Amino acid sequence: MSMSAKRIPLVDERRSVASVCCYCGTGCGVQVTAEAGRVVSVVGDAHHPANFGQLCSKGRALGDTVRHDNRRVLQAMLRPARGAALQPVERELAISQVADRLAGIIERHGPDAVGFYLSGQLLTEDYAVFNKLARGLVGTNNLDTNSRLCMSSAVTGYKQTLGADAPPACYDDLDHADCVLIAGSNMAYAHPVLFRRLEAAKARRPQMRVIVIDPRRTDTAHLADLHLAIAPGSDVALFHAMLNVLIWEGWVDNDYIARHTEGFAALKARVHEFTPKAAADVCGVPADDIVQAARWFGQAGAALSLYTMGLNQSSSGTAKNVALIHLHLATGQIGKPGAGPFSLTGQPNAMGGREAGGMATLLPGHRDPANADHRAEVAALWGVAGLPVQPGLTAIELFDAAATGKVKALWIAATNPASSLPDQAKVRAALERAELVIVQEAFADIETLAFADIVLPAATWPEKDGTQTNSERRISRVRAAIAPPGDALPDWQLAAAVAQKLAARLAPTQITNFAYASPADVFAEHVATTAGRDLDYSALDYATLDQLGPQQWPFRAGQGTSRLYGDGHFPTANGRARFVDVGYQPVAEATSAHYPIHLTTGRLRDHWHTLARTGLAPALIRHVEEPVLSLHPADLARYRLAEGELARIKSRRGSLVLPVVADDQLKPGLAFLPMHWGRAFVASEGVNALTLPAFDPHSKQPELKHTAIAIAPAKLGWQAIGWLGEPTAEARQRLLPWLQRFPYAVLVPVAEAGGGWRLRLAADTAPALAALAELAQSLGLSQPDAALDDPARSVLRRLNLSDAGRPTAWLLCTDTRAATALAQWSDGGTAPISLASLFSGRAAARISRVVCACIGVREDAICQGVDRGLDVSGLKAELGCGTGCGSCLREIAGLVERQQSLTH
Ligand SMILES: Nc1nc2c(c(=O)[nH]1)N[C@H]1C(S)=C(S)[C@@H](COP(=O)(O)OP(=O)(O)OC[C@H]3O[C@@H](n4cnc5c(=O)[nH]c(N)nc54)[C@H](O)[C@@H]3O)O[C@H]1N2
Ligand SMILES: Nc1nc2c(c(=O)[nH]1)N[C@H]1C(S)=C(S)[C@@H](COP(=O)(O)OP(=O)(O)OC[C@H]3O[C@@H](n4cnc5c(=O)[nH]c(N)nc54)[C@H](O)[C@@H]3O)O[C@H]1N2
Ligand code: SF4
Ligand SMILES: [Mo]
Repeated sequence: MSMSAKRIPLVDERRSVASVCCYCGTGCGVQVTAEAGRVVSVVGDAHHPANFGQLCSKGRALGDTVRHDNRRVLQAMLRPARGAALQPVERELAISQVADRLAGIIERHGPDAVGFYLSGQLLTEDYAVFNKLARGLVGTNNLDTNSRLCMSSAVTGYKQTLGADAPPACYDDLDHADCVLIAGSNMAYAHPVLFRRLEAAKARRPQMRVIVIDPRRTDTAHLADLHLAIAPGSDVALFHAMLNVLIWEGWVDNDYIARHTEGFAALKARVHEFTPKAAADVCGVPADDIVQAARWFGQAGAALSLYTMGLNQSSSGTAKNVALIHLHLATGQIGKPGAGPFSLTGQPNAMGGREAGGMATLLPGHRDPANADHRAEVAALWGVAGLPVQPGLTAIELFDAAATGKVKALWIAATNPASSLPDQAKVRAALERAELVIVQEAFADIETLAFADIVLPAATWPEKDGTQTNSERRISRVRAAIAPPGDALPDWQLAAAVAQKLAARLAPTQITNFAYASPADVFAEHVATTAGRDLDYSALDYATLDQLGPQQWPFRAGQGTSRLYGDGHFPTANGRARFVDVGYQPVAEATSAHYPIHLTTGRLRDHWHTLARTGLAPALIRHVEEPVLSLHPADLARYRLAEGELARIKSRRGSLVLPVVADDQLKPGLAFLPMHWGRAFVASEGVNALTLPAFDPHSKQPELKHTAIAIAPAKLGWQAIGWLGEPTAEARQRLLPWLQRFPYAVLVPVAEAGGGWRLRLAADTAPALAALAELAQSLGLSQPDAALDDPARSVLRRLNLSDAGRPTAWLLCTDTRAATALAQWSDGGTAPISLASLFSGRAAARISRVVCACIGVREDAICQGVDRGLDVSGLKAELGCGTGCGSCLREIAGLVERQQSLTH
């Protein structure tokens, strides 16, 4: 049975659907139960082959992220003029406006004045309709996605070596590998359910060797038998040296190389100079470790590698991928259980996007827009005269073209470029210069909305129906459990609605059919594009997926395929895989006397990207509430910074003020910033104010993993902190302007008392009293229920209380000692004896962080447990921490080690 979107408005029926988690590319199956139009539970699907019922902290908290209508885009909106506020309008009017204004721009400037910027979080059906709209109707290849920031180096790496964009391995291989090489991946945070599976496999077979290649000693690295903390960007030198050792010590499979590959001789000559000693100098790791890694890889019965952004997000991302794949080809470690180069996908459906041609450089069915035959094949399938020849602009190029005025219209869906693209100053210029910015969004607190001329309200998980492909090529049905709120519609429907109007304007004679009755219809049209291609799943439809469950492509003769290339035949012209003679290139931006620190950016355990969804779940906010810059303790000392003090972080493009913390898992000279908090949360333009747009020449993927920065103490003597227990988008809007008025400012969602916003400000001197009064007003504290102000010292201490006597808002300016006590009280703690004692009391200890998100166990409880003599299993038994998803166990073990070393 196919479930069309039309069947959804279910009011009081109880309904339980099998669907898939909307976060990472692991693609865990979930069972979503809804009643009376509300989700009542989300649990792991024991039958789904990606996770067999397990979920990580983010998956387990999915239920808490649903609906939140006061934080959603519920209606279409138009901005009457730049600078004016967005106005709600009828959805049909907004759709007509999009079509009319696009038609106008196409008529005046041609189809390439339009660009689409989409997302690996769209469903395959969404991509399919957008792609047909962009290339088949508008007539431009300017359709790219945030996968350009994410997976495009994996795509080019696979295509250059194996001939097609297909991860050859599967999750089952984690159980069979003898050596697992994890490169540039912090799976413990980013693919936790797969990481749990790897941990279990290693516990069962302790002889399994795990090698982790990451400049930082991450939670993932703690599982490793060997951690190579290489200098950022030096992976190619390392992989070449490993190949050098494999050749020198005779671990290569000459028979496999001769029968199934080409190009080895040239590469062999190239890697000759990459001795372990030479690579050790480049990578900053001992030569012996490189030899050891190569030996373990070479000696393994089955060798598997897992890799993500540490390889892809690099100006040599393709070369890094290729150099890693070489190790597998040279040893025949591919196409058999436990073996293969396995790129883990970041977003839930980045794979589906690659299949549906959701990048400027791809056409549906793994085709190439530069290939005339491929264009003709797709045109025939779509029933259009032809596809555009002009190459499309990729993400960075597209925004550059908008900044110079070449691209006039940008249609952005399910991605937040005003936070996530590098070099935000340029992104801002592009979004301001573009004549028409269409933002198709589900959530309200999103940076990019500030630049929208037209907003289309999007449905989101679990309101959407369609399909999604995970890292192991497995296609699952995503099933809607509830109806979308307000006027929101699934993305494919919004795209199809505009397309129908636009077709009437632009191409009344072309047969471009966008009248799909349901996502099943879109899927049927999409699968036809895979027929006869390497990924062929043309035999799949929703009925088959409902009946057989999730399936891995290629799907032929009624069966999915778990591993590729077992026969040694590759989808290249001559059937041979290719060694590519690639050199080593250092990072694009070298450090210098002025910018001496290497900055890398990445993910935290419980946050997802720019926080739209995870920012709604109390359990997820509490692990790390605010952005901080991590530095090695020696660097803190060198810059005369104490933990928690504010530092000014500067790159050649922008700057940012944040507190610093000591992290001995970093090397001196290396800093880490989480990617999650953009300009909606911090002063200036957020973390990507710093990053640079330099990209890999083949994949066009930007180097988000390395920026040269400078650090100095910010010396801001005045501070304020406020809290508003009103978890709405409007409340946030009232506080937002403060971010741009202070050198240091953060505005973050917090979990206290059911949710709200915390605002923290700092400046060198106290602002004028009028400004403080204005600040109090934006928190609703002009006439507070309680106050202890001292205007002569710029001190404001104000509090509002509910009828039940609980804080609903508070503000502390200049004297912030009461902040912790207030936060504890707001969060359900006991009331103070008197307000005077509260406001003038000694600074209470900092509120301890929640380490275990599933059970809600804080750091102080764990440390007290250790003081009572508990070890990790004792803590699990007594406090319950670590008994949910298990993602926090490494952190708990670290606390046990630290606490024990303090007491011994
Ligand atoms: N919790 C959580 N999980 C997520 C996401 C999320 O936002 N939050 N996002 C999903 C998405 S879209 C993606 S793309 C994935 C990303 O998953 P990962 O790639 O695993 O995550 P990152 O933290 O971006 O980066 C991984 C590691 O690369 C290392 N690194 C930096 N430079 C180099 C280098 O030059 N060489 C090597 N070898 N390593 C380097 C960093 O230190 C970091 O630990 O996560 C997915 N899963
Ligand atoms: N410095 C730095 N920057 C990075 C990275 C890094 O490691 N470091 N990583 C990069 C990578 S790998 C990635 S993948 C990107 C991610 O960056 P983004 O794609 O910008 O991040 P998200 O916050 O996931 O954005 C998704 C948006 O879609 C909205 N949304 C959710 N569901 C739906 C839906 O169903 N339909 C529609 N229309 N909208 C929806 C959400 O509200 C949100 O605004 O960031 C990149 N940027
Ligand atoms: S590992 Fe976690 S975030 Fe990723 S799909 Fe599974 S439950 Fe979702
Ligand atoms: Mo990603």
